[in-house]
Amino acid sequence: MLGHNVKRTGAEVLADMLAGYGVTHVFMVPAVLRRTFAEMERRTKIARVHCHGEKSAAYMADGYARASGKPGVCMAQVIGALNLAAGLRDAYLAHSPVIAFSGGRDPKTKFRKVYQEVDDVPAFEPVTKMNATIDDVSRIPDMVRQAFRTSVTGAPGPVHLQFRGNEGQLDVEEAEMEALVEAQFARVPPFRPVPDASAVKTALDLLQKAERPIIVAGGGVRASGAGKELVAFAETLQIPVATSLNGKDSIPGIHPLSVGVVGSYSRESANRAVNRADLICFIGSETGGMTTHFWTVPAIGTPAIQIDIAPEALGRNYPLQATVLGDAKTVLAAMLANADKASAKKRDAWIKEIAALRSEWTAKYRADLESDAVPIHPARICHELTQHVPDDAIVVVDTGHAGMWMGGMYDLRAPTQSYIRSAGHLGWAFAAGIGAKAACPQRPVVVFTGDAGFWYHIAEIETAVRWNIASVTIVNNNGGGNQSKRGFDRAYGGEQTQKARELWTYNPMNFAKLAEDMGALGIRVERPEEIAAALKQALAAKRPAVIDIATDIEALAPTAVS
Ligand SMILES: Cc1ncc(C[n+]2csc(CCOP(=O)(O)OP(=O)(O)O)c2C)c(N)n1
Ligand SMILES: [Mg+2]
Repeated sequence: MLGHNVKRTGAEVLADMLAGYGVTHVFMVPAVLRRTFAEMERRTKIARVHCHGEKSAAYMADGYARASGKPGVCMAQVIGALNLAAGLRDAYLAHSPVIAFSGGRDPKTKFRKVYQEVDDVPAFEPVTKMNATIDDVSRIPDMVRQAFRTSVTGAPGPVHLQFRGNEGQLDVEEAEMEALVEAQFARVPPFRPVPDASAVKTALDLLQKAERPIIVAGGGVRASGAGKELVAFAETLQIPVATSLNGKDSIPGIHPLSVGVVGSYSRESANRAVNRADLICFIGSETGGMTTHFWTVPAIGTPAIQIDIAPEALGRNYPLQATVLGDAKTVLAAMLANADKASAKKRDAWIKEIAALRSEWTAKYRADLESDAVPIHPARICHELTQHVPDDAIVVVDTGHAGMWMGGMYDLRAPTQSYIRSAGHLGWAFAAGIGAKAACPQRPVVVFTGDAGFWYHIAEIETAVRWNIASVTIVNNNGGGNQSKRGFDRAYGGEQTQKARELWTYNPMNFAKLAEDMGALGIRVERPEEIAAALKQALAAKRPAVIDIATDIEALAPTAVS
């Protein structure tokens, strides 16, 4: 109770609150909240992971959050604040609960050309759900609670708090404060809003009447932890399931009702199935451009229903026949409880068609998936990972071709496997994988990135080694950013010049050697039959590992069909 407490420093209270919320790691570049770091050492077990850049610190916090469901915390002093903001953009796009602290201006000196200072706050506006300043030390407790509350509620997302002082020196000041935490807001989801019963009935009736319905499961299904209910519901009514990239781990790819990832970075069978459906059921999906291949899969006007925790998502891009507001797990459980199993029969023909689409896809890509080519075909890496990634692994995937190869060609085998992916930023995955492994040290973490993606934050190998955060990173190393190849061919009006390759290729590099020099395990793979053993060796090493795989620069991932 205020007025009855002894005075405490902001640093003591902030350290106690972060520990109280169950934060195990913070990711940052100093110097920010220095006194808080001293208090963390005295009072908590929080690991203070000091990185090589603020953007990668934000990506680590993001990977930590997506792997664990707990907010990931990252920090920067005033001069690093915009680097930190840049790193929040992927978390914002992916609805990941990241909390960013930065140092900021002091009213006593602002506008006097203080060293390193600009007004950073506006830069956080487009990438946060809440963007606020703490100007008086006594506001630390309520603002930190609001930060956690905002980051995990509704559709989760990033929050920024700027602490007064270029290094957030506000934390050395004292006030009468309590380090009160609200355990409910320590992870996603804090609430499971129950849907309206009549809305559930309307949606269920439509699904049961449909002859060719399909579910499109998005990131909201993974945030809700609703995979089990999704699969049970789909099995009961015999409804096939496509997922967004963000929702890929909602259903194992080997499940007979799974058609794969739909949209732009997708699998042909998913796009074909969605485009043949007579009713689309979006669950926890933004129905954005990536998932719908820019609203062509399905075409706007296809009969649709939508289930979401965020009311503003309902009907954004597709006119709807029914809407259900609620938590995905709760809604699916309610639909399952009321489902009429007998209605499944009318979908026999549809299910046969789905099986045919699945086999067609396998037949079309078998040669790539099982390719013995040297340099290695990237599809073969995906196929090896499908077979050999452990049942409890977290797979972390970069964007560009990495997203296309793995989104389309890799299958999760077990509901206990997780899949998280870059929402668009090249270079996200390696750093995010370090965060994921920090959050879940008992689970194997396998990162898939291209070489261009890996170059971005390669210095963080040293961070992973220093903290012994043993993620395994697979580099699809083709010596260039070859996703750009098609685009430059188009730009040159058909085929690019030889000189144009300077726009997207690099010097050859052996990343295994580099990794070894930085203290990690490095394994170079040049033949496809070596991939499985390399993965096994890396996972057993219990230290950070980089598997550098020499791949074919001419291999281009298949593009989306509509
Ligand atoms: C921050 C950012 N900048 C630029 C891009 C555009 N981009 C997408 S893929 C790509 C090249 C990817 O190269 P690499 O990681 O080596 O994978 P590859 O296509 O060679 O398999 C680029 C530059 C992006 N997605 N993100
Ligand atoms: Mg490349």
